Amino acid sequence: MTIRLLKPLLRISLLLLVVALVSATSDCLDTGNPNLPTVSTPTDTENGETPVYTYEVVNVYPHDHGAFTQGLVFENGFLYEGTGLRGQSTLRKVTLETGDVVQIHQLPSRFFGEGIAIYGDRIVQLTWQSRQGFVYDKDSFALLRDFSYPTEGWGITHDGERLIMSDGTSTLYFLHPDTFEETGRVEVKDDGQPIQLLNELEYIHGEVYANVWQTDRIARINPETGAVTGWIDLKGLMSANERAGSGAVLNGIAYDAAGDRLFVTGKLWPKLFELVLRPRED
Ligand SMILES: [Ca+2]
Repeated sequence: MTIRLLKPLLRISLLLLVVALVSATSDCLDTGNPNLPTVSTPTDTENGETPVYTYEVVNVYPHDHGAFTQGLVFENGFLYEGTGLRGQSTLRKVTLETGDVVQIHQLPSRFFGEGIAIYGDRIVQLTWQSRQGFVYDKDSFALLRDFSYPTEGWGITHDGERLIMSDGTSTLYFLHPDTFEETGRVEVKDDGQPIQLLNELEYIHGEVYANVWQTDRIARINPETGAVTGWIDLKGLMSANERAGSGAVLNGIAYDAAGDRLFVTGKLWPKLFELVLRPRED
């Protein structure tokens, strides 16, 4: 009698154990990689050793939701922004606190504007596929000259001596700031794996910060070696229902060196954020 009772109990216990194990495994699968980018790219470094940073929002400012942001810089109280799309590409000066555009230059409609950098008293602006860049007087936005390059143009920044440019691949190009000749290049890799789709750039304290296109991630890059030294995970910064479609991706990093403030926004985003970064604890 006792043995006959024990056998079913043992079977039930075993069944419950199996159910519990399967359930635990499912939980791991569901939550094991909560920070994967929305588009599959080589930026999945969850199992790597590269540090991951998360963020705290310090301030939120209005941003023109019609601005297809391709370049972003901060200087002396103003944002300078380059926007894209043919027929809508601009260079603009924007008041940080209000988002008001106080100065604007429209590109000819055949050009798709891309990244911008302020170098001294000039602003450099790339275009996407025209292989042509523009140099403007920083104050008047008067066009001073143009220049050409042999790749697509995506993002641009500088380290004080060299312009640093991305073209949507894993390569960063160094350009002479006066002649725009290439003086060197480096391939960006994380743990030996090339990181493609490097987009808008900002040089901050010896590192290049680069948006990876179509992700919520910014790579922190050692420009001398190309090594990714950290990932900034901005998942959740701009909710899906506040984004105007799939093209409205994170793109735009600016740094206020005097005030040590980091700003980010995205294409067609109605908001611009001031962030403080924190190492992610996990
Ligand atoms: Ca920038």
